[in-house]
Amino acid sequence: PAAAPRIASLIGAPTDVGAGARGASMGPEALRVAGLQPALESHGLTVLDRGNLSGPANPWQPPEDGYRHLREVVEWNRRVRDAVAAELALGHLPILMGGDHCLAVGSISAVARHCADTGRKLRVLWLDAHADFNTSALTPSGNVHGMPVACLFGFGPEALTQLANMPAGSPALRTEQIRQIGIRSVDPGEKRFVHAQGLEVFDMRFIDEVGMRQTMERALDGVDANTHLHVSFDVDFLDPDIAPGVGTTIPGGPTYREAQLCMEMVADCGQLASLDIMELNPALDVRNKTALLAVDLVESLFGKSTLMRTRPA
Ligand code: B3U
Ligand code: MN
Ligand code: MN
Repeated sequence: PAAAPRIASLIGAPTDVGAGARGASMGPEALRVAGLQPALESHGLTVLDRGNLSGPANPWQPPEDGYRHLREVVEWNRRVRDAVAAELALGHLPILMGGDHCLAVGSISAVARHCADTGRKLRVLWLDAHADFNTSALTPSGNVHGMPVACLFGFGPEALTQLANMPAGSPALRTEQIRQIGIRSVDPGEKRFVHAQGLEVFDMRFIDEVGMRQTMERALDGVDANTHLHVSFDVDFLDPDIAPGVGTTIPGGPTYREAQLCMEMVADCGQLASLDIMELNPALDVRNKTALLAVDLVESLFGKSTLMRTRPA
């Protein structure tokens, strides 16, 4: 089996241009202060902190033609895409520290191209309270952090879908390559579009009914030694009781224990090859506890376990 890369590169993308609240721009530094690098090193990874990308300031303007800050969103995504692509080309495991979730357009489009170039299968796990599948016609807010999955499917403003598309012009992502987990807030038009596109969504009701273990078995079904697994972790996936430091808290999310199991089962499959940690908002956090929790969960994602594993039947 193709071993997952053991050199991880931290890429900070300090912006909140796609969000409806200011503050996710401070996410990268909060993750550093919470000890992300030593935590990864304690699980045997070599970690390169590449510092922060730079990009346009947040003009904090209302939406125009259905999009807020589109020019800035495109520019940040171009820089994220190129930075992630450079790490993948070196055989490293890129860890994007957001920043708001609009930046997953850049990171995942880089991953999709890399997979096409190297002949690997792509599986994206989208951990989020939201489906992030809005378009300008469907969005209630104009905030592009509610649209990245749609953009990766080719539905969005031309400047952003062009940036995301594969070199031949096809969309970066197809339905069979993504699984959404933890979803519990979807806008009415967005809901119809999710169904029309046939997205596989393990929403909170699904998790409640079958449990996180079977949810993750289903979400990882078909992942094999030739699969590049990308986790896009929107911190608002977590229940706000344990993770208040995000811009859009939605009650009824995974508990600490459910989230741990989710991460552990990703680690067990051995195929994690790139990661986004998004939407952490230190301005809304309490003594950096959401950042510390995110670091704790990322440790599980990279193999932290209490004891040697004996798997239950
Ligand atoms: N669906 C809403 C809210 C939202 C989506 N993603 C976040 N919030 N973080 C929207 O504005 O598109
Ligand atoms: Mn999101
Ligand atoms: Mn979200």
